Amino acid sequence: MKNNGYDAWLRYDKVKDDGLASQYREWTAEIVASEAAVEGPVASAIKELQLALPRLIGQTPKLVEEKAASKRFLAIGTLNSFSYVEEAVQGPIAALNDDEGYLLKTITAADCSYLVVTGKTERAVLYGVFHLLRLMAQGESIQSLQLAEQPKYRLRMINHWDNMDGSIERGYAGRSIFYRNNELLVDSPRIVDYARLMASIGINGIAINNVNVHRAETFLITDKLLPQVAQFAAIFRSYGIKLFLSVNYAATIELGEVDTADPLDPRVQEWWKQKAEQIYSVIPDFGGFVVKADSENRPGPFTYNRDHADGANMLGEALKPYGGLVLWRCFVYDCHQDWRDRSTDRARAAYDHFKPLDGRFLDNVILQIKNGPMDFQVREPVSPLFGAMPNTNAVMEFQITQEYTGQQRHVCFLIPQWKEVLEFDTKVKGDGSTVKEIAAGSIHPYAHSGITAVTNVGDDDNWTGHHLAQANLYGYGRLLWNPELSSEQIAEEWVRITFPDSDAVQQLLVKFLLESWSIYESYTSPLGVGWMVTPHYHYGPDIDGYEYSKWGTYHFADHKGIGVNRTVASGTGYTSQYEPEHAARYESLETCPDELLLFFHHVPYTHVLHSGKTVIQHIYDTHFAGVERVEYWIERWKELAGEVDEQRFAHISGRLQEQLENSKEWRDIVNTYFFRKSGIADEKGRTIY
Ligand code: GCV
Repeated sequence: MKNNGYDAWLRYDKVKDDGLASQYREWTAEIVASEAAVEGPVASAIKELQLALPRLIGQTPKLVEEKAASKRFLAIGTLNSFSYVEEAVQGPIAALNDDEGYLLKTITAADCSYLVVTGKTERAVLYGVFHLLRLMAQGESIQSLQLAEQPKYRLRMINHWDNMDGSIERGYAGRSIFYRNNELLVDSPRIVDYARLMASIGINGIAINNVNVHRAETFLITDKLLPQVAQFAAIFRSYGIKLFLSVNYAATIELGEVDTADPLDPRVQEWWKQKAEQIYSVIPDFGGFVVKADSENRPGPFTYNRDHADGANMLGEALKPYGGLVLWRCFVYDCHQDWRDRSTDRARAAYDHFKPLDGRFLDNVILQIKNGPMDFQVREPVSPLFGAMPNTNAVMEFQITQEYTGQQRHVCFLIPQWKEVLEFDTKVKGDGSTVKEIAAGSIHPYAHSGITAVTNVGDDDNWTGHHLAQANLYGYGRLLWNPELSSEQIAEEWVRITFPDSDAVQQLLVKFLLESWSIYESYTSPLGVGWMVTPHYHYGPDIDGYEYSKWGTYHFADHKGIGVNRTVASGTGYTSQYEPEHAARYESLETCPDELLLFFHHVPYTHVLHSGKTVIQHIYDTHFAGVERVEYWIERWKELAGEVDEQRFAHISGRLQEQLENSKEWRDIVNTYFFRKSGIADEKGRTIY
């Protein structure tokens, strides 16, 4: 068994319980498969069983014809495909009306017993098989299964920010798995393993390149590179995943083919129509385009005095005949704006740009909205744009890669953060209008909706840099399938599969994961203020450093106080973008939650929080406490030497040590800065450097 992390949650360690192992052997000795296909998701499911079962139970399954099956076997195939499946599906089963829902059921008949894995599509069967294997990896009985599941979200996507030279924007786990020196790594075995990992957690769409699309000679939509992109798409297809591409909005100009990118110019429209035709001729199930326009120096329709609906619809028209989608990002703001001008507030930008356009977008255009109004900070309020456009499709965008949350050097399990976002009740259509339901398309009748996220994967052996960062990737997929799972359930499931050898290790790691976001927050950014990071890298403390704060800090700290006044009464007016109940809650100092206080208000350091502490004392206390917690973690982890393989033990020990050093730096720099600014001493008399 390799312990470098490459197998991630598909390790398939040997089942230790003899009773369970023989139960699994009995049910899986023979496989009857309806689709005898050599490619496609059912074929992939069979391959996965052939790989997993020898490892789990030391037995290679035999593929047998329906008629030749013995008394007990595993039957896998799509609905109505063969008699065993028909018998299993008695009565209405809601999950089976869904293209991706599946049924796992054990049937005991007079002459034989069998375990059926079925669904409406091959993709659903593949998901069912991964579920079965997950049960075995966790040591669950499969003796009398009756389990039907379907995903909550239709689009369950991943975005890569991989560049053609092999670098990854905000990547912390090595180089790209797709590209090296402007070549596509079409023969890399990693692509198949990556597709397996993603399918096993239910991902059904992957955009394989950075939203910042530079350098025309490396555009993936060119005659030269499309055939190779099609090879990636074919691998994904056999795992039920559609391939998407990020495109440069001004590709017409960049490629020297039309001298404008004006979306209303017929030459531009025609160029994209032909491009779409060409793409679909080689990738018939191509998912569509992801577009970052008019943001951070990327081109867009504003150049031509057109708006985002004009821009997105032009691409939507081109993809429409083929069922393709346009994921148009709402991360649109002017990074060059003078931040001291209080009439401009970056937090307002997405809502201000897009809300007036509601109803103008085509049905195959989807707005991709970051979870917060700023940019994946440790703590932000939920974006007020999400749910505010009842007549425009939307997906929520999360960030799995830990750009502002410790860059996979620190443990920061993000499932609790995402769950908070999903549970937020926007009130856009009264009580119960949660982000969770809006993203599912059940509040507004969206034609397309779901969730996407920027991935944390690179070519490091373990895919994610930190072994524990795999939990974010795994948890992301599981949460999209079923957002009712708790953070604890997801963490427990992941550790049971990934560290199956020791209960003590499992318990401690679950604890680490569940505490980690709050610990990271405590020694970095207090009370929702954010942005106090090294310019460009965004790792480690630099209180005034963030690159776009050159016209003034993002935290507005002076000798009297700190925080951004976003009230209607005297600030930027951002609070008004929320429904009245939230607007009032955030507007008032009395009701604004502590953890977001400095996001919404500028207050004196002596302001007393709901916790009873002053702001300055809160800053000191949390920064000391966060570091102490990491020290405590390290002591606890040391006790587990010998309980986990050396390779992973050493790796995690090393990363924890690094986290400790960096957390001390955060503590000292933040505390010193605010001590000097405020002149107020720590009431506990601790040393502040
Ligand atoms: C891909 C932030 C990141 C950028 C990223 C951008 C985006 O600003 O720092 O690296 O660019 O978000 O989401 O487009």
